[in-house]
Amino acid sequence: MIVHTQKPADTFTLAHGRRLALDRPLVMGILNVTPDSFSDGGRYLDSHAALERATTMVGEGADLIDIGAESSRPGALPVPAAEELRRLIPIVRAVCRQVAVPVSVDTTKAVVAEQAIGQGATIINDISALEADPAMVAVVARTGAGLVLMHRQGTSPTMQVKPQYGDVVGEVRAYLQTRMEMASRAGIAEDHIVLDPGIGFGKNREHNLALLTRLEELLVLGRPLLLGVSRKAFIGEVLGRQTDERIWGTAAAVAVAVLRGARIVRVHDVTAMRDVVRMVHAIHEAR
Ligand code: HH2
Repeated sequence: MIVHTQKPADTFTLAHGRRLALDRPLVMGILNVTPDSFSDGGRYLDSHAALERATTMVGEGADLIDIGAESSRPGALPVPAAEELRRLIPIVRAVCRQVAVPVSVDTTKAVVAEQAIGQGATIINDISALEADPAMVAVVARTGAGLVLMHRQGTSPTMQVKPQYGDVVGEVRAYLQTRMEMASRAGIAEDHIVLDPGIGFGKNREHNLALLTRLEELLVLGRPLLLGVSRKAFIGEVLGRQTDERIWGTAAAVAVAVLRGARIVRVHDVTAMRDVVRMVHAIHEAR
């Protein structure tokens, strides 16, 4: 098995003067405050349930919490900014007061990012890589937030219809490079950036598997990689499993991702994936 040999940059600089050491792979726990997310939609809509879920995930070993209020599953409808703010901001405020780990916000809207950072969030996870809202780049630059730049082909309503690539890994790498350069030109220093190939975002099963198995080819970009494989459709396709039956498939994908160099894995099942990550890291370090 090929394992990563290149040492990815190991600091992630965040808003509010915080820094995250990435000298070991970290677990990002997912908190979806949406009615329609593909695997946990509707469960954490009320702020009490959301806060309890965030606290539980930190207790289980989550190193970061990622809060999102707009589902990006294929076919999901866009959420207006006012509704996203209404769902998200009280929960971001409560979670940031309650937990010590950094809070990331999964949004493509500048107004949402700005208010979330104002309430204590330190990372913006932008699945459009700053493309959806031209005002986003300035918010990130001004606040000094950490930034996740993710690749996707198409947007939610259509992205899984017929994704096409010549060389998926090469194209994702070139895209992430371009977006990182754009962010740099706008004043976002590289140590604020983490890159994500966007598993399942305009990619079929073969594309997702190729990205996972060739993940180390993205390390040449010189920034830490984040990967979101948790319970995703390609796992269901390989195994013939429903969403709530994909924990073992997720574990396998997380293990490969970490072995190939991912530094943050975004997951629903924190206890289980924390063990997977720690075990794989221990094996890798023994080389
Ligand atoms: N995947 C999802 C959402 N946000 N962000 C990053 N950086 N990388 C990902 O792979 C990623 C992401 C989709 O998963 P989920 O949040 O569980 O579902 P939904 O979009 O339906 O809320």
